[in-house]
Amino acid sequence: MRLCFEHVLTDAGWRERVAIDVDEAGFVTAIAPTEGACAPGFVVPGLPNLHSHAFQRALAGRTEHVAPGREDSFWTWRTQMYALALACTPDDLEAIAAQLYVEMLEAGMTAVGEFHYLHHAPDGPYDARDEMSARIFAAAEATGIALTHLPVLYMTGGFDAPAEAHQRRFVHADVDAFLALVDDSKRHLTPTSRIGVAPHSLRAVPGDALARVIADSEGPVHIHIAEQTKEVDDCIEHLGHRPVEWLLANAEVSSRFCLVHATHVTDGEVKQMAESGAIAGLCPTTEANLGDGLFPAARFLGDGGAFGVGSDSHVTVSASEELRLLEYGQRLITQHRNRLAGASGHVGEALWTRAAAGGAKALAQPAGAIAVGRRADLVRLDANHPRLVGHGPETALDAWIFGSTDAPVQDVWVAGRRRVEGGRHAQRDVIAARFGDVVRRLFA
Ligand code: NGQ
Ligand code: ZN
Repeated sequence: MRLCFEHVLTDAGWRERVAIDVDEAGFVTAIAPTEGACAPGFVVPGLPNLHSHAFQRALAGRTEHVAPGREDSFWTWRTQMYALALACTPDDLEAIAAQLYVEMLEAGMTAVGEFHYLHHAPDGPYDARDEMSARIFAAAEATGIALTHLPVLYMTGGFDAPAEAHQRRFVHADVDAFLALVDDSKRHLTPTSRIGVAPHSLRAVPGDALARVIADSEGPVHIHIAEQTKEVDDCIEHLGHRPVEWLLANAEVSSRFCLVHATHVTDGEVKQMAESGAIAGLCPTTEANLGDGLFPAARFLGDGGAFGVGSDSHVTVSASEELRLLEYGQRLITQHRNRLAGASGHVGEALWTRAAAGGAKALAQPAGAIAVGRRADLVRLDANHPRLVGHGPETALDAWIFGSTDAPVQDVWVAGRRRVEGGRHAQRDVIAARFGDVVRRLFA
């Protein structure tokens, strides 16, 4: 198959009027100049969404209210979120995930890292232990998004504290049962999906179990870390070190790892984390929504660190919002402008290309850039969208990321297959109707 475009952001920068050849497996085999007809607009690599808890999409807009006598925090939000986690059936999860993945694709996000911990029924394991994982794979398959499935190991309710009753759908009492789930989930693999592991956090996984999971698994390792100051304080109390400091000292942290949030880190931790090759999994809108804090992204990038972005709790699903807030957070704390572009260049384009590359790496997806040998995960932006009109390729991503919340996304391909056309996913209406039925019932 050959796709011809007027403007393409390749790994070697913008190129004009090029033909992209894509093989049967969906990989780019050649990028060459063409005299033929070219589709207009700006083509950029698909953005991976590296951190997702799909079911939480149904909670968006349902935790933004105060109650007398309650001081709201991450922890009170979590109690509200757990109520939904307890109510979600396999059918519900599949419907919510399908809706979410359609929204991601229409937003220009071509891969998702599903940090999946809703494993069991409220009264015990399902007959098939990978029942819920199967639903995630089914939603990805139905929508066409590339999936990196990250089954979560969750064992304790806090450092040295047993899991609580409302966490019972997440919990594995031993690592063997968890590894069996990871193994069983492999039967759902497709050409665009991958499997890794996700020890939930240092507060939910004891050190010996963490070491075993890392040693006895393959693929990416994702872990929540240092998101909240309480978690940092508890970690110091129980393990004698800050979370990132402890992890770097006790695990062979490498580019296999994605450290999700890593919000509360010292300069020393930032430097060591960058040197380790681990990807920072930043979730700016969720971190803002939950009152987590700000990751020192400018410093981390200055130290050579790699990052990707995720929409995590999905309070919103928007590439421009994540990347804009990431940059604005740094501006607000440093009182300077244009913090995350490096030494020169356009901030929007730098954010996009770095998040695409870092996200793909964190998800072990062979995408993340438009280049020969990579998978053809492509997003075509509408040059006639009011926010892009009059812009050339150099400022197109600046115009979108800083100028617009609605996505000027025209077409989206995953592995060379067009999943969004004219801004719409082919199954948008059917999937939205099913999602509507589910949320009306869940919140009746
Ligand atoms: C999660 N969310 O896994 O969904 C967590 C809350 C927990 C964030 N860390 C659940 N943002 O910590 O147990
Ligand atoms: Zn998370």
